[in-house]
Amino acid sequence: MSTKITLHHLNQSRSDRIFWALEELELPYDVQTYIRLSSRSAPPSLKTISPFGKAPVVDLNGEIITESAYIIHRLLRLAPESAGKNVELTPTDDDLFWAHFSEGSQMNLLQAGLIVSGTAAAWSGGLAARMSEEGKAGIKQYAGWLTEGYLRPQNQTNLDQIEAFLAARPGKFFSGTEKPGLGDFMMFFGINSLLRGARKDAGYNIGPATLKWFETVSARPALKKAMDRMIKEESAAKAKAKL
Ligand SMILES: N[C@@H](CCC(=O)N[C@@H](CS)C(=O)NCC(=O)O)C(=O)O
Repeated sequence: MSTKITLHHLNQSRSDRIFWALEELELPYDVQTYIRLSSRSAPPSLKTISPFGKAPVVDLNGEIITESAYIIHRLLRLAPESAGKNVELTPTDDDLFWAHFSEGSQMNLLQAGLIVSGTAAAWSGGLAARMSEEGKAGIKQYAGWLTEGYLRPQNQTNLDQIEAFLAARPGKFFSGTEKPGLGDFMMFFGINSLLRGARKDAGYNIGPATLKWFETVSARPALKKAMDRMIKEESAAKAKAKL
């Protein structure tokens, strides 16, 4: 019996990795979409699916699984043999390294940057009602120091290491081979967010090998199909919710 797969997707989220993996792996799937609140948090309804209340969540025949890398690990095992023509179905050592790196080293720092700049802007813009002008100035100064003095240099070091890996392996993927794998699906979210998404104006130096990787994966029919499906699902959910 084939496994029924439902992806619980939140707009502008790491679910984009799962759409891409599902398409490359030739696995049919349903999508349940959740739209971020104006605070950018996920709606409480996502908590009824997974106690973390975060996306992505995948339902495999009623088994609820979370964590994008683990989800992709499970999906790789469900893929038909034919998908192995285009994808590394067994993660290489490089795949595993980049899968850990993406969440454990890259996303935590990128996420911290968004939280610091977003909350500092909200507080100094009046979210904390009785804050003095000195207090607001102090918040701005601290956020600026944290972002420029601490987070930016570390994020740039990460991007330079990504660039060095890809530049040393022309034509290859984060898998270290001629086919993308777990590492590529995982690295897609951060790099996409810096080039096209929520962090596109963050002003990092992204090197030519990284740009080439992004251009190569963006041209893959499975990624195009994945992004089209994601947009279609989000539009349908917004129309239904009259947003
Ligand atoms: N390590 C988790 C991270 C999950 C996560 O933080 N998801 C974000 C979206 S990218 C989320 O659901 N945020 C909504 C919220 O925190 O309310 C994974 O890789 O799946």
